[in-house]
Amino acid sequence: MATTEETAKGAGEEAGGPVHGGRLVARTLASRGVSHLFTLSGGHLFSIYDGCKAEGIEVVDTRHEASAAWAAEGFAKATRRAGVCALTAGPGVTNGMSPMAGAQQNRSPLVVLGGRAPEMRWGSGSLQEIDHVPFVSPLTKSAQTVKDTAHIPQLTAAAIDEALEQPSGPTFVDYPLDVVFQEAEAGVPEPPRRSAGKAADRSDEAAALLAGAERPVIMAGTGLYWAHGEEELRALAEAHSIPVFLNGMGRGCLPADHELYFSRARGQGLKEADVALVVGVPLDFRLGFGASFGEETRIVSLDVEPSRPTATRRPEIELAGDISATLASMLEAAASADAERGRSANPWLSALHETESTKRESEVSDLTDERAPLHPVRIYAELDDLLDRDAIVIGDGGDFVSYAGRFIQTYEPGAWMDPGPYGCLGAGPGQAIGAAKAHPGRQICLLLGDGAFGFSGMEFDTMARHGLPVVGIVGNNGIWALEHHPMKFLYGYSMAAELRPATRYDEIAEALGCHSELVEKPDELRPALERAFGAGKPALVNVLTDPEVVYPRKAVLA
Ligand SMILES: Cc1ncc(C[n+]2csc(CCOP(=O)(O)OP(=O)(O)O)c2C)c(N)n1
Ligand SMILES: [Mg+2]
Repeated sequence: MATTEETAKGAGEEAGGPVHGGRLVARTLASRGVSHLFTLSGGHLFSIYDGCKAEGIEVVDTRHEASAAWAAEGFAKATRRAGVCALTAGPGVTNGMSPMAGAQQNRSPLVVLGGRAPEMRWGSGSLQEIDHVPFVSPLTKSAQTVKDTAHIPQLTAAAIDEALEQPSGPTFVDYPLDVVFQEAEAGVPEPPRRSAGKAADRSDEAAALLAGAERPVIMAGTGLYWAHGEEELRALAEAHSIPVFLNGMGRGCLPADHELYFSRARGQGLKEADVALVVGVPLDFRLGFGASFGEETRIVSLDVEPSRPTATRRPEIELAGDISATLASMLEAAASADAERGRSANPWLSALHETESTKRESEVSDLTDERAPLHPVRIYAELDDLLDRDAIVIGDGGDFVSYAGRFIQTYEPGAWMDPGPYGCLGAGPGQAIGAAKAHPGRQICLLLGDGAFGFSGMEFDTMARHGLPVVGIVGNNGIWALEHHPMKFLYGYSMAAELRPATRYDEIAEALGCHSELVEKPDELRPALERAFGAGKPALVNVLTDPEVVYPRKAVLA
């Protein structure tokens, strides 16, 4: 395959004659190594499709623009490259707004290309004429309209390059119909040469604090993943025997079977730590706005940008700089300090290991529960045996996915996806499509609540048409459990959180061309899952689960 640079040069050479704007869009995508464009058809986008055809970029069409955007985000999350979608003018773009907001909070390098009513008649009331820029601007790092065909490469390249620049995030560019259908002669700018990142100031001070700690912890999240910081994090943790907790896209940055990886002991670990290094994750609701740590815990935060000025708890040391470089420099600083923490007799690690195993033992009864309809956790017990080490697992739902977050083991970076802190239901099928396109050889397992299924269930048609062997599993409890149970707890009753019991979502998937299974009893589960993973096409396993099971939720959401 040509390197990005060679492709850029090639594109520049070809720029000899005039070509239409869509071809210029596609050439620019190719110059940045973009291989897929996720979309839903609209006339405003035809020239971009034609350009993609000529430039060898695969066009993947979904059944809803939100799914096209989530597919692009899923591709980005699975590859740490830019994920690109094209959304048609007006409603196409407005349908993509929830994914853009999600990508912003996930720091996903999502590039949204918009169709747009023609510039020459702007204001006269063309079909779907609306100015997207004012309402996508708050959701993106940059939002621009291309007003001249010859400027297409420059503005398209800027959208991709900026999306990938740390802190990464979504960008938007739209192309008026006349601008993108007309011809122009224009070369594609060279991709930027990224210089090695700089370590944050005060990293030596932070390293010394960590090296001198008795009960250190590392809490790392999404920012670590985008910064490719997993090697440096692991080296630092191993050098000081520091227990590691992961959330968001940080999951998998230390394999779930690493001796320093903990999950069940998180509450204790964060509360009792004397020093906590918090990497690439804000002190938001997932960390109790900082209250997940002890009052005495000295917090060192590390991210590519300073934390929100409104944060309720401010870290003692705030490191803002390149995450990998800062972790590497902390390791170096610590190596020269006294980093001899006795591995053999480490009471802090022993205490956490004990908590971890006690809590895991208490879960065995759920994992082996024989009830029908099934205990949702029972599904994860069976699934654990069937998933490959590099399987990509995607969660979309309420309680069913909270359980998945606990029980699915993640061994590789980028192998766990959920909507992230924006929490938009319906993201899963799109993300699964993007992940399946990014990694055709790997297992893609999509965990869906029955409520969540309703948002984007039609994407099983997309999976069937594009031959993507995603295995979907519906935890079908007939309710919106994450809302039903808390409302009942607060008011003594629940309303607007009930669904039809035992709906045959499997039959819907079958009608769309997928393999399907219905599971009503625990002993039917294993063979059904085996058939689904062996089907060689998309599959949906509809598992009837017990609505009485209440997820033990502690997090403060607001
Ligand atoms: C777009 C959107 N609408 C509403 C919500 C609020 N919400 C969060 S979880 C949830 C229930 C999900 O139900 P289901 O997918 O069936 O999973 P379960 O909790 O039953 O396991 C709802 C409605 C949301 N997060 N996103
Ligand atoms: Mg449900």
